[in-house]
Amino acid sequence: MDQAGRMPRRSRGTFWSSLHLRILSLALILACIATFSFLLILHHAHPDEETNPGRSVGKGGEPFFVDRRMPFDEDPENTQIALRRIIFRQLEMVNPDSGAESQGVVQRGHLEYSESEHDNRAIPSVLTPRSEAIPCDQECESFRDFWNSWPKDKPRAAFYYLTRTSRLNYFRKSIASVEKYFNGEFRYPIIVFHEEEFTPQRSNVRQMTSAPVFFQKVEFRLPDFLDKPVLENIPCLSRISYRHMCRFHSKGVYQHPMIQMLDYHWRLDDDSVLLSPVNYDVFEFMQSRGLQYGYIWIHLDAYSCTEGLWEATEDFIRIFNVTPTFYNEWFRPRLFYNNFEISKVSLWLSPSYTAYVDYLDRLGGIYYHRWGDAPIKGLAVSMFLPKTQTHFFKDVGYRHGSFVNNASVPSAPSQYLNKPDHMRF
Ligand SMILES: Nc1nc2c(ncn2[C@@H]2O[C@H](COP(=O)(O)OP(=O)(O)OP(=O)(O)O)[C@@H](O)[C@H]2O)c(=O)[nH]1
Ligand SMILES: [Mg+2]
Repeated sequence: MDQAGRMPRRSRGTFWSSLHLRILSLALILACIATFSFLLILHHAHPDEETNPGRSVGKGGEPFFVDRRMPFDEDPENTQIALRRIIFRQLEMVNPDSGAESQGVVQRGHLEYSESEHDNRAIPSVLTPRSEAIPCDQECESFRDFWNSWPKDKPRAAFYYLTRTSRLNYFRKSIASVEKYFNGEFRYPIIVFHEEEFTPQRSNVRQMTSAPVFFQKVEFRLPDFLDKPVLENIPCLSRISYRHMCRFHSKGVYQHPMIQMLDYHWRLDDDSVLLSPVNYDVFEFMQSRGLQYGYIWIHLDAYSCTEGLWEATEDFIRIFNVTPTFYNEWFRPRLFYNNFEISKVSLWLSPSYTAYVDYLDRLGGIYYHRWGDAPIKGLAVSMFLPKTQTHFFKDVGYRHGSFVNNASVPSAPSQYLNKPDHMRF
């Protein structure tokens, strides 16, 4: 320092250069953090196989490895021919006299187009498969009778579950939460689909709720049309029984006469739990606003479980001349987390959805790749419904596994509420 207390020139230079250096380093560190966070967010919103080739966890908690194999054939032309064959087989099944297949060329003149009540996208009605008639048994008949005394202005709606005796403990908690937080007041009936004998458990379940409960036994088996062996070990780890369940929720349940009697259903899994009071009638809410699909979360499936599904949907759109609504935003492997699903039944009975799910079913992807009911139905919603007819039930407190929609305390920190990208689309 000189007498005036100034720093010597050299020291000042060193000071400034070290200050510059510090600022520069800090800026560099901040830039690195920002880039890293941005990439992380980007990756989370749309994970990419190439940047994420490792192990992850799929819907159902199973680990999976990413797999880039082509869904049907390496040669896209062969894939096209295979798809057309499947469609023609459908045509023959529905209309044996259609004579639709001729030298492997699509003859569009043979297809009749119709507009459904629910959307105006052109889907050939001739492709609607004949419903495999499920007889209405005694329980089903009493369900039919039940509606005779139902108020005319109240939507015909019901909860439905698929469960197993081994899951009775979960199921009881679910039923109890529904009773406590919603149905004690609104009294919508509950349909319980089950595979094994459930008679001894019936009274126990009925005691837990003031709403009428109807039981229906279902049988799962591999469809006859599958022409390749269904393997236990596939890249998307899942038991074959789990794949039966996916087929049931996407297709089989809508062939059931009890579901066909409804305007709306609220699907829950036996491990679904309501967490807080729902003080309004969600079905009337849907009806009065013209809503068709209510969901609790938008999530991502495992890549290996959607192998070929988006490609098959692209083909469906092209071959069937579908004009999708918001499908272009519905990137692989998005899904509605549909263990909670409040929806209009007529959507799932529409010719559009019936054609789509039957088409996918016949490709066999549910069994060969474990195409889940959630991605299948999500894709259907993104093709056939305007976004304005979907609704995010953010005010319903709900838990399924580790997922929590903590609506009772909206300001409380919740890992899911803090991910707005998963809540909006
Ligand atoms: N009857 C019957 N029900 C099943 C079968 N597999 C699953 N379910 C039921 O279908 C619903 C969904 O099955 P989960 O195993 O919970 O499937 P998930 O929600 O995708 O998987 P988690 O994340 O593990 O809960 C539950 O209510 C199950 O009890 C089955 O093989 N038979
Ligand atoms: Mg579950």
